Amino acid sequence: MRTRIKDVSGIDWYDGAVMNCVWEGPRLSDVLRELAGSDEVSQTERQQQKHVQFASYGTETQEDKWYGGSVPFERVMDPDMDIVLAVKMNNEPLPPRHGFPVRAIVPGVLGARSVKWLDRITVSEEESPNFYQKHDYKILPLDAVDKKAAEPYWSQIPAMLEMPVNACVAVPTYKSTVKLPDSGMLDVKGYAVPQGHFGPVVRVQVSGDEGKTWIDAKLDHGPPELANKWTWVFWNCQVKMEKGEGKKIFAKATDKAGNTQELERSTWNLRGVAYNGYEAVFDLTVV
Ligand SMILES: Nc1nc2c(c(=O)[nH]1)N[C@H]1C(S)=C(S)[C@@H](COP(=O)(O)O)O[C@H]1N2
Ligand SMILES: [Mo]
Repeated sequence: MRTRIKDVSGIDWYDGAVMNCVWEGPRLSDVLRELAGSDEVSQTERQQQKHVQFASYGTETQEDKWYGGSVPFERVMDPDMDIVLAVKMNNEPLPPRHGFPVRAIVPGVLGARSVKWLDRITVSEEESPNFYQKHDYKILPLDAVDKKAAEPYWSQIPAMLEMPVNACVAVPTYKSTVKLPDSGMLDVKGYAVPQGHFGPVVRVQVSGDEGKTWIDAKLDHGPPELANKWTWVFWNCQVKMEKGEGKKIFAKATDKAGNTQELERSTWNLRGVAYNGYEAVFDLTVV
């Protein structure tokens, strides 16, 4: 968002802020049911529980004394949402930097809710009071142009949950120079992710002429025993390109529910979050 539209108050994530691992641990809904035990939770009580808060108190964070986040209770209790308390990552014990001994994994949802080094889980009527739930990770409106203008919006705008459908080009990279083979066809490859739980991605279209023509990329869903609605897909294709400077590659993913990328560039927001424009590579020199 910063490089393509306008400066933002945020970190330059580029295309690498994604995780795709094998996570293992008990389903959080099973743990909560177990804890409720014979102490039957009444229907009314259940309806009052709107959020499940995760907290980690081990260390201060940049903006708060601790780290936390929450997800809607309904989502946690829905077995199709696969929210787990992970104790293993890629079949190994959770590494310290990824949350040992136990972390939340909330698939399809921005990473901020997958709280690491978990100390406490609270079922509550309220969202997590942590800074990163209340004062960050929100898609602020256009007129929230700076921190001051954003202030009144933090309490009004809902916290982000699911990430939007997106396709990233890994090869070639933006601002690079590539040699066009005699065939006139350039190898392009990348990954794509669905919107939240609407996966998997079922189609990736690529354009080397700024959207005049699109071709379908070949999708690679990975090993069948691991592929599911949460996993990314790798894709590759050969795109017809002309030689020249300032070339662009567009890549557009569509998921199983039909969610697709709508804009060449996303709509600006102060924190630069939820960017999913399909102008994937720009300032490409083709020689
Ligand atoms: N305790 C704790 N958990 C946390 C964070 C944190 O700062 N502290 N960062 C969150 C954010 S913003 C992300 S993107 C993911 C990153 O998880 P990873 O380090 O396993 O990639 O952890 C989340 N869980
Ligand atoms: Mo993050």
